[in-house]
Amino acid sequence: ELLKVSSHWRILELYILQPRPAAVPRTFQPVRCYTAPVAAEPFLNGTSSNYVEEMYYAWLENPKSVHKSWDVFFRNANAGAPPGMAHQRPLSLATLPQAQSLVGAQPDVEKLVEDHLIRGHHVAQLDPLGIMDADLDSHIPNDIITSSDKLAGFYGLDESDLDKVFRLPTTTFIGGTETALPLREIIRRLEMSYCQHIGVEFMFINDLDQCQWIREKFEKPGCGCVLTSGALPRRFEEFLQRKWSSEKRFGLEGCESLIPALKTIIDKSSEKGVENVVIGMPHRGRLNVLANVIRKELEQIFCQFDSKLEAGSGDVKYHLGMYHRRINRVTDRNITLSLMANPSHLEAVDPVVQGKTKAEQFYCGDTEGHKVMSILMHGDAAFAGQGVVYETFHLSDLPSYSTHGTVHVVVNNQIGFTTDPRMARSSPYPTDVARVVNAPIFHVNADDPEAVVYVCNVAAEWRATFHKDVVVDLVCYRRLGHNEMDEPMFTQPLMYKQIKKQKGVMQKYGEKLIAEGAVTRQEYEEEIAKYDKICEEAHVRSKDEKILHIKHWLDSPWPGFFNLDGQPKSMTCPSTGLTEEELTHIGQVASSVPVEDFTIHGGLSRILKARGEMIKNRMVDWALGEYMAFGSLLKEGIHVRLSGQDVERGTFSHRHHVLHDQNVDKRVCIPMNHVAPNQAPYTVCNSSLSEYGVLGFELGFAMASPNALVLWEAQFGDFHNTAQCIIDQFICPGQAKWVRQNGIVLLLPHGMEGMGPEHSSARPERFLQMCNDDPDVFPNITDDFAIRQLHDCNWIVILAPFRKPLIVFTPKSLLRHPEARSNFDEMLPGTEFQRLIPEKGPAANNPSGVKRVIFCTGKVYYELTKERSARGMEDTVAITRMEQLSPFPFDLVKAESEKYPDADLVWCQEEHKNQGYYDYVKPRIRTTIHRAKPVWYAGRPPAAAPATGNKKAHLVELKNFLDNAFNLDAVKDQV
Ligand SMILES: Cc1ncc(C[n+]2csc(CCOP(=O)(O)OP(=O)(O)O)c2C)c(N)n1
Ligand SMILES: *[C@@H]1O[C@H](CO)[C@@H](O)[C@H](O)[C@H]1NC(C)=O
Ligand SMILES: [Mg+2]
Repeated sequence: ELLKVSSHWRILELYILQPRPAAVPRTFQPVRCYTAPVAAEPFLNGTSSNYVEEMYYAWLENPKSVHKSWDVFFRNANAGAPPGMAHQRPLSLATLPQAQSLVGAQPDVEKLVEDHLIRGHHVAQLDPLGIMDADLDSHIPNDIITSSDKLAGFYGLDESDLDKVFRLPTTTFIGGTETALPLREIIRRLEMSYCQHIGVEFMFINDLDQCQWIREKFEKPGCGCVLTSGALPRRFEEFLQRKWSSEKRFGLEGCESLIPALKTIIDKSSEKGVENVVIGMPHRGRLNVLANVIRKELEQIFCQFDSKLEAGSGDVKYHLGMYHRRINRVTDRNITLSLMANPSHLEAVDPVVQGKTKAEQFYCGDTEGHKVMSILMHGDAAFAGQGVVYETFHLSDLPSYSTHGTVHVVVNNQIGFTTDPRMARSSPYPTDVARVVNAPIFHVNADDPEAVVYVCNVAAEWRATFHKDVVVDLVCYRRLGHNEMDEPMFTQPLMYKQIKKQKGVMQKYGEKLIAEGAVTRQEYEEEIAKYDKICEEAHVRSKDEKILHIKHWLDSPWPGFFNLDGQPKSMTCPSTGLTEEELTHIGQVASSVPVEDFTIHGGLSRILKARGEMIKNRMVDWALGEYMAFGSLLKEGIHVRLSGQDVERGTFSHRHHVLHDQNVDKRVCIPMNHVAPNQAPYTVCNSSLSEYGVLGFELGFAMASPNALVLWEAQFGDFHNTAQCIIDQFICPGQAKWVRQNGIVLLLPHGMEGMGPEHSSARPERFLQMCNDDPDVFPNITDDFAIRQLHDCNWIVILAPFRKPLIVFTPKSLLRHPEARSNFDEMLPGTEFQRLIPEKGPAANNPSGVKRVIFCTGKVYYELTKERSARGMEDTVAITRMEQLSPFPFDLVKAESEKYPDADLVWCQEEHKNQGYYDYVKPRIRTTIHRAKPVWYAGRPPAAAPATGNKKAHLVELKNFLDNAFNLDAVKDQV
């Protein structure tokens, strides 16, 4: 890696030393922080030579605005260094002048040191079983000294040099206070640092300070660490096995070191000021982590095994989340630990944890991650195989998504269910994905608890120092099958023969401590007996049914939001109307630039002007409607966060929530933050190009507090399907599985506009299919029916005393449709969201003359009304819009259908028959009218793809279904 960087440098250097203007304009504003690799990329692609130049000017203004290595480079270049000499190699190896006076060939020693840094981890003894190579490659790199042949072949040194004294490179720490050492000792110390039970991968990091920081941690003589508190994870698993021998628990046997590893990370972070840790982890060892790290009361865990007590939670015991606030024993400080509930889908919880962490940081003003952090655990197979891991890593350094460093811990048991890692990944280590974000990776043999604790301390310190991600790879094994019922010998015969011979880490370490005299055998046995007793006593307490309560299994309690019994405080929806003044004021904010000396694009000026006109006429289009909604919430102190691809401007260029100064790079203005003096902050952020990762993140963000509106917008509605797992596993069933509400809003642009199979359908049929209201039961219509119905369903809606996910199918062409607008009158105090908009024209005044009622939703309404007036059928056909599809507005549909006793009923949609809404609404309308009439269909025929890409075919289809909708006989023939 170093060599690669060096060659980039040379090319850059040749470029930069071209003659350049002597006088530099003083007006340049350094705005970016430049880093060497970022700078190299565009230049090498030949696309942006200005970049280096721009950086040079920035450096002249302020040397600190560029990366340190560039600072050195520019200083040397300015001082007239010849081409090729201006840069200093990232690791300063400029010790040649002094070295010449010493024995031996100094550069070879430098190379030897460097090679151990880069490739030492390939020969480190990482596998406790001693049969696999953690990097899947048993070849030992040529440059790592394992014999004197290599010394000669590679470095031009030989055995006779072993006792000669060599000066050490100034960048190494292996000498301690010594500046020179015998070669033999140099090799020994390098092996101690890089080739024992810890393999450090970090030389790809593009930051000198960070590399040197790591070197110091692993090279300083005597840097090892002694384990002081003996955790007893093995005994916990054995206890569970004894009591519930036929239950799946996905035990930790073979990786018991995970427990001291996590405790170390938490203790060290608490010492550094962290007060709140949000944790995500898969099945393996989860119960053990709950018991021994989070310290959930053992009886709460044990009672989960008793099936008669399982009522109250809808998920298996190794999926539930929990929240615990306690005193950290080591630091004596308060700490809040929460383990997020998760589905079986491995790694899906990663972005959710990050979003929740970000929200916790946001609400306590922790802008740099000093108080709140996340820890993510992974299995080796899942970490390498699941794409969401990569998506989550790419959020780690983005301003609106960064949690300022996550500690990742991989339980690398060298197997995934029955699959050998050599068949499960193409990278040497399961952790290579972390290299893309320059995270250091510490591989460690998990049978050496002292080494494990040491690297975990370093990892926590790394996070506290640099606020960047770090990975601890616990190389271990899985003592039993995938779960306790599973036979591993079918597929891993040799590995499991070895595992049967393997002593457990606790026994091994206990014997070591006894042999060293650190503890006596008696003390060791007493400690074990004490732990067993604690388990037994908790088991007795767990028999008491009174202790079981779902409140113990919430990962995000919302203090004060619900009544003590977990029910909403009221069952009324607050009015959402705004006063004339409020509407006008927010409308003015939306049509102005609230800061001075800010030059916006000419086209945008026209847009803002048109908005101003609309407001004068007391009209509101979709973009203004959004302004009214967000602006009024912000005014009431409710935080609003809108995230997704290109949401700042809006995919369809309708939103423009972030204005860009046309003359100053990165100078922006967000008018929504100028609505009122004490308003809540508005966050609007363009995301990375990810759906799974970003929707998961926003779901996590929405989890932290009920008093925020968190929205995720898909670029086009159909792109939500690459985040399907977040929708199917978290949003749809989240409350049912984990008794946890969530108010996330999905904005999914939807509509058939002849644009082709993609970009058309947000797949409403899928969301409707997952709604849990019964199509065949006409509900009891009480006074609070509308809100009761919302409360009981699994997803939807508005400002309410509880939280539900809301799916909004948002418009595309309607954004600019002149009729798709609302008057202020429809938004004044006392108004509210209309679940159903009945026919209001001539047909409504003469109901007995109406021959047909067409129910529809969305954009097709405008096509239907146009067609109706073209056919002169305003008196005979009523058109009713269903604004809320689910939960189904039974009461309003009933009123509307009873109003027109002689009319037939049609559902009209522009989607294909097997898609859209028909399958959902038809049985519900039929239930409403006691199956007295059919519900005819007018729309596109069934199809495999959502939409045609042929404009002509699109229009023919449209004409056909409009014919059906208005031809009072055609529909009946067709069905
Ligand atoms: C997304 C997803 N695909 C498949 C599975 C089924 N599955 C459950 S555990 C497992 C193996 C996991 O291996 P690893 O990540 O190494 O964890 P380990 O069980 O070894 O601790 C698989 C494939 C799953 N849970 N999630
Ligand atoms: C921990 O928090 C509790 C209540 O929140 C508080 O009473 C106590 O003083 C805190 N303890 C420490 C050591 O900060
Ligand atoms: Mg595994």
